[in-house]
Amino acid sequence: VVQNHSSRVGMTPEDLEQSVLEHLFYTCGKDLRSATPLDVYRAISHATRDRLVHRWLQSKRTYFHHEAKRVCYLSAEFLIGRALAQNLLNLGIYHLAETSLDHRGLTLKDILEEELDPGLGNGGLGRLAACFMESLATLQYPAYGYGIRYEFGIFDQEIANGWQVERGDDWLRRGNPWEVPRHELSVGVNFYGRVEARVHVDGTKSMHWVDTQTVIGVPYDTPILGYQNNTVNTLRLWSAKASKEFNFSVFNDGDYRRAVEEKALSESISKVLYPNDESAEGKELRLKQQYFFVACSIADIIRRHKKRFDTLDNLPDQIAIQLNDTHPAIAVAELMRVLIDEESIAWEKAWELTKAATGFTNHTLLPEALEKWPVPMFERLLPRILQIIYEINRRFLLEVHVKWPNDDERKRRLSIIEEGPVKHVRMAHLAVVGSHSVNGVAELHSELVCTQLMPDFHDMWPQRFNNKTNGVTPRRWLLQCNPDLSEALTERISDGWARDLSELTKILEYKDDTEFRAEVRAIKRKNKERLAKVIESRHGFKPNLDSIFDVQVKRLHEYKRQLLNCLHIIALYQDMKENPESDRAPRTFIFGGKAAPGYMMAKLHIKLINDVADIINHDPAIRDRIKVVFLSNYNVSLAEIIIPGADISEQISMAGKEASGTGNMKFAMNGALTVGTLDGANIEIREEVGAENFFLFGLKADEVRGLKGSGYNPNHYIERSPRLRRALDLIASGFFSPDDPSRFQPVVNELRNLDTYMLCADFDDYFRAQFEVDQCYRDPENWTSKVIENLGNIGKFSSDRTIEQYCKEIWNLTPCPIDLTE
Ligand code: 26Q
Repeated sequence: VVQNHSSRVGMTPEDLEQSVLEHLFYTCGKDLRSATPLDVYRAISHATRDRLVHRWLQSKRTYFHHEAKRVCYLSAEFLIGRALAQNLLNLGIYHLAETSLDHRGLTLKDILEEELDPGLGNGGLGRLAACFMESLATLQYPAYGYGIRYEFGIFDQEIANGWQVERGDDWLRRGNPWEVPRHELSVGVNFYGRVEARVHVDGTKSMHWVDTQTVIGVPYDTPILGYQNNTVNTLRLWSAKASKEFNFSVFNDGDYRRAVEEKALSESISKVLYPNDESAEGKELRLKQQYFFVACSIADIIRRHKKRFDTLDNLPDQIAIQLNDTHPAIAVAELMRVLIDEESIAWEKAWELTKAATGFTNHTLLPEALEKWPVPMFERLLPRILQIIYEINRRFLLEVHVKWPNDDERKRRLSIIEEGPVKHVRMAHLAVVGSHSVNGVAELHSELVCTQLMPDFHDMWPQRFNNKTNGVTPRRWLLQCNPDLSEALTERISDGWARDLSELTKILEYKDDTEFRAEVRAIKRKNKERLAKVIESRHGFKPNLDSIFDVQVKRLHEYKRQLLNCLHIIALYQDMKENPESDRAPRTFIFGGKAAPGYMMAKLHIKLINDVADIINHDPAIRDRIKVVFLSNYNVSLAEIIIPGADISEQISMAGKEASGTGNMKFAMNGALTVGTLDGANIEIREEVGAENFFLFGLKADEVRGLKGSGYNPNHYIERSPRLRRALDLIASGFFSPDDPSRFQPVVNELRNLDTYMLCADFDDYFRAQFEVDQCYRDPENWTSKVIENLGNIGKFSSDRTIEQYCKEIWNLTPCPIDLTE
């Protein structure tokens, strides 16, 4: 029975109110008088979810009947953010919900705050996966997201005495109205054991992975709704459960304590997200997580395919598997294992299917982020998978040999297995060998993947390499987070921009319209006010709304150079102290971001920012010309407040290190101007918005490489820059840490002796660019015209454009619209 006509899912104000009241009663067990804001949030969420269900079922039915090709996006992270506001907007009932709550004296904005922010990702890579899922649904492409239902997401960050402190993120403690467990689709995953070869009477041989320990994967589905259409795709996240059989046997042995212990151990697989981005530690539990969710996902893909077809020969015509970095790269070997061991397909055929189905996206050039697993660990945990990887490698190296006979050095460089005292499995090599497409995430990055990261692979298969510049969804990063700007745009150019962001060029017509300009400024001021209130409630002072809100929010990492920003603040402070009459625009410097818990230098940078804030914010000579704030626990929902309130977006990574960046796009979309290096997608943003509307500084990627090659010496730059020298001396003197004068010695030593990320080389040029920002800000009309040029030319950075390119150039997908009347 199709439910789309029942009042339970009706779109009139009466229907919606009725549904909410019913859920308050039947789902929460409350009446209006006793309902807490959390109850109201839960009731509205369930009422909203009801309106997705028939669309969801119809989407699945339609994909099945039309035999539509789908993409399976495998990602260890999906940083989806809160769901309620986004679902209301995409359903087109946000304002309805707002007014009906209004009538009962409730504010939707407050109710939305009841939702805990699912932090199932570290940063850019996880957030990209979430934007992709939303764009796929909006563009009506059949898509499944596959990942891990971590019980604890990225840690909650508190700042105690200036230091980062981590707390567990128990994000499911209030329940989660958006997920649906599907116990009937549970999958068993094997670990440990050994491989037995069996020779059959016909002389054939088969391999059997036996004496394994089985963990059960239980899928939890979250609906992903497209923008004002009927497409609802599925985000399927796997949760680990101990298997019964395995438990029974131990229970029968009478060792109850051990049985409970081993159960807990099995279920620890999906317990917690690893918080170290951009640094791969060879921890066994991490490899278990990866194999766990990949094996569940591959089993699910094969099960669904076999339900519709009686052959696997057409697998690559029906599914595209995309690997979000190397975290799911083991899928290449697992798919081979299933095809060969379970489906009795010959190696050559299985390999052809695997390669044709699989694509791989690289997100990093940092050597320390490349995943490698010690062979002994791999062999113990996944003996059959290791065998298959060795066979993939043997055949691959044969191919290399045919192309370049007698080039052992090349074979050593290309091999999936790294030789050494302990052999390692190189996951990026496995991913490249097992895919038909390898892409980077911005033009420069993709170029560097070919020339610096994997030149030998590029030599071998140049056609396999391509670029897909990242994007972000304008529904969350403009429509939802910046309602006033959205309305102002829609008033001028109608509402098509939310589906087709390239329509923003139409706003350029209003570039010189004084009324529109004034409105853009008023909106920014209102968004700054909203951000200022958050700062006031947490830090006890309200920033000056006339000051430049200068923002750097992102994970803390040395290559991202929060320290360069901090050095600029110190230098500005010293300039002002020396010359109190100096006439510079007031600024509020806002930082946010988490450091990996074991990354001592990054944590010390947080402490430095907070100590600098402490001194400068309380220096009466500075008054409110400089304020520094480190906002704790930066996450998706805080980003939705911070980004619309920014005047300046700091995108200052050392050139060649930031694969793309996506925050850079969100800021420009919300009327901030960028101070940035020629790195990642900054280059393309600058190309689109115009060089005159972008504050550029710093070395280029090839100059960085040249300088590294010829022996970089930071002292060369420190000697020539009195400002930089003075700033370093001030930190070294203990001025910012009177209670522990040597606290920041490690910071100063790194800069003076190594300066791995070349802050010293870029400092003076950065200072100059920041001075230009200052000058420009004093001329509001000039500033506003730059803001509008940014807005009008940012269309390329919609994830809709990115997804269209993936669909056409890698996945070969066509849209499959959902008709509810069918
Ligand atoms: C790997 C092994 C073990 C534990 C953790 C990890 C791990 C986890 C997360 C390694 C890396 C990450 C995340 C990387 C990431 O977010 N990269 C960013 O991806 C964005 C989307 O493409 C880019 O815009 C950023 O430039 C890039 O830094």
